[in-house]
Amino acid sequence: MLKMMYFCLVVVFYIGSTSWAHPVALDQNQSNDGQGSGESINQDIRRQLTNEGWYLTGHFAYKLTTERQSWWAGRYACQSMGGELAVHGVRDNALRWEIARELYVGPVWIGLWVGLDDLETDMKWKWTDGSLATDNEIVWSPQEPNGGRRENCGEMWGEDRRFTMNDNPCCDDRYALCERKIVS
Ligand SMILES: [Ca+2]
Ligand SMILES: [Ca+2]
Repeated sequence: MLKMMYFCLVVVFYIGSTSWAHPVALDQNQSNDGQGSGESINQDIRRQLTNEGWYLTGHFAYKLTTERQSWWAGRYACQSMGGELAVHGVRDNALRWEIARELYVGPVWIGLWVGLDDLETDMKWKWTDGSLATDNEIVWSPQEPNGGRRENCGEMWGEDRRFTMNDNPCCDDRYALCERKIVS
């Protein structure tokens, strides 16, 4: 347990010392050498992401991390793939269900980490893009959030088949749901 806590703390320090943009706008990578149109470059990017296993929908792409790990380690893994923990795809009900249908891996009572936490102040939930999460943006499972200072990271789970939110201890091992923005 102590070893796990230490690991989590190390990751927190690392994440805190690094600045990240959210989400990554892929069209920043477009070259201006006059070769090809923006549209064809965009198609190339979409093809590349699909080949890398991202699920594309609208202007966003989603992918799970390859292993279950703490919320912080999951966040770092998403950032390493050019993304962030999912925020946009969690706020929107229809999109959340679509993503869950495509990517969710059971069992249903084990959730996927998303970009939501109340680490700073208990019950003051924030998205990892820095914005405050309002009550009508988060669809909590019945009786959730229930963890007080023990459960400070958000997961999307299938317990009620609606892929709603649960507050969970941040050091538990979960796959993380990563998100990338495709166009600005
Ligand atoms: Ca909490
Ligand atoms: Ca909970």
